[in-house]
Parts: sequence; C-alpha cells; structure tokens
Amino acid sequence: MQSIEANGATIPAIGLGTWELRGRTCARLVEQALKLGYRHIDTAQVYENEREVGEGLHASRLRRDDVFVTTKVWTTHFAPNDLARSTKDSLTRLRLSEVDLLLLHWPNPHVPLAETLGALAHVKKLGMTRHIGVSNFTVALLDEAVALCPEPLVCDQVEYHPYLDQTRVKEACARHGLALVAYSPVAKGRIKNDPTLARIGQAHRKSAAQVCLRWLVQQNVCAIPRTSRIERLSENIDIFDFTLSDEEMLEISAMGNPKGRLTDFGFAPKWD
Ligand code: 1BO
Repeated sequence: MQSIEANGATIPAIGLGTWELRGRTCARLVEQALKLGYRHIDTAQVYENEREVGEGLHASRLRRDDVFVTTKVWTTHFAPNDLARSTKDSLTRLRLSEVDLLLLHWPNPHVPLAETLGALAHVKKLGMTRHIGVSNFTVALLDEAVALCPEPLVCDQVEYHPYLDQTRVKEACARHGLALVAYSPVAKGRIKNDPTLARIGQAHRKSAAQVCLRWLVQQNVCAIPRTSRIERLSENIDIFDFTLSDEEMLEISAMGNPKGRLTDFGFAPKWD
C-alpha cells in the first residue's frame, strides 16, 4: 500500500472511513478491511463507534504498529482539560494506549485556537498520540493553526472528491508540508454512475470509484472511503496497479466546483 509522508508521519494512502458505521456492522467491516490489507482506520468521538473500531482492530490480531489509527476530538471538548480527558476516554474505547493521529474535528471559534492547539500538543507529548492534525480547517484557519501550534501538524482532513474543487486547501497543505486527507472521496456514492469516470475506467478496466480514488492518490492525497458493503472494501484498495494519464487527471479535475460540497453544518467555517 502506498503511503503519504507528512511532517514525520507516514500515512497509508487509503484508509477505511467509519463515519455513520455503527455496532456489529462497524466492528465486522474494520476486521474484514484489515484482513483484506487495509492499514489505516479513521474514526471520531462523534461517530460513536470507537468501541466497535477497537473490537475490529483487536479481532484482526494485527500488531499494533502495523495499523494507522486516527480519531478526532469533538468541538465540545476543546478546552484544555476536556481535550486530554476525552482523548483518554477515546483510547479506553479503542483499547489502545495511543493513536497514530489525533485531529481537531471542526474549528470551534468559541475556544481560543492557541489553547486547544496547546492541549493537542500536550497530549502528544504525553504519548497519547503519535501525530496531531486538524479537520475541516479553511486556508486561513490552517495558516493560523500552523503558526500557533507548538508541535508540527501533519494533516487537514476535509471533504474532497471530483465534484468539489479544493485547490486552495490542497496548496495550503503542500505549503506547510501537511497531507490532505479526503473524506467522502467518492462523493457519498454519487460518482458511481458518472459518465466521465466510467469512460476513463473502461480504458483501465476499473470502476468509476476506483478511478476517483486513483485520481486522489495520484495527487498525493490520502482517501478514507466509507462503505457498509464488504464487497466494496476490496474494490476501494485495488487502485495501485494502474496510472491515470495527465489528460485524464486534468479532465477529472475540471469537473470540480466550489459549490460541490455535500457536508455542511451551521457551525462550519466560512469555506474557501
Ligand atoms: C460530522 C462528521 C463530519 C465528517 O467527519
């Protein structure tokens, strides 16, 4: 599996996203994904599935160092003491002594960013996480976070797929040496019947989803597709045996639109 290097972290390019996966389904998918060769699992406190992710990790019997595990601190836990306590709770649910990557899930303008980042760096120093990063940060917030954080950040995890132009965030990540991790990388399934991706896929004997994931990885972006179907797990990692041409890459990039966002909330920042 190809990896992306970022400020000292080595992140497997494809991971299993677990947003909206719950209970037994989640534990089984995590276990099965790891059996199929996934080495990167992404969860979050707010997904309410850390316990099941932990079960799946445990059931896989892989060595801890062989799997890259990310979790995210929810915005109501950004005050320094809350951040440390809630990270400890996440580790208990995951049955781990440390995660590989701990992210601030969304910006929270009600808590000073310097304080939250100080707390995030502190939990890293305490050994609760190997690396730290942010999620859903705009370019301005990312610049601010990089300037304020006492420890290097390694990623910004944002929504990214062919229908959403993220050029500005991608450039900001590159400028700071951060990885961009794409959530909803197949646009919540909407790319499945896309005629352009299907046509490009035919030339490579790949599905539209595989072309889409390949397009991301070829830009040095990590992708964490979520699926609740076991048969899709293999399809989503079978993208390392073909290469998209420069023309194909450009054609897919041209489909992007700043208004193609699928995940938005009242508490979201003013997007780039
Ligand atoms: C509220 C969850 C968004 C993606 O992690």
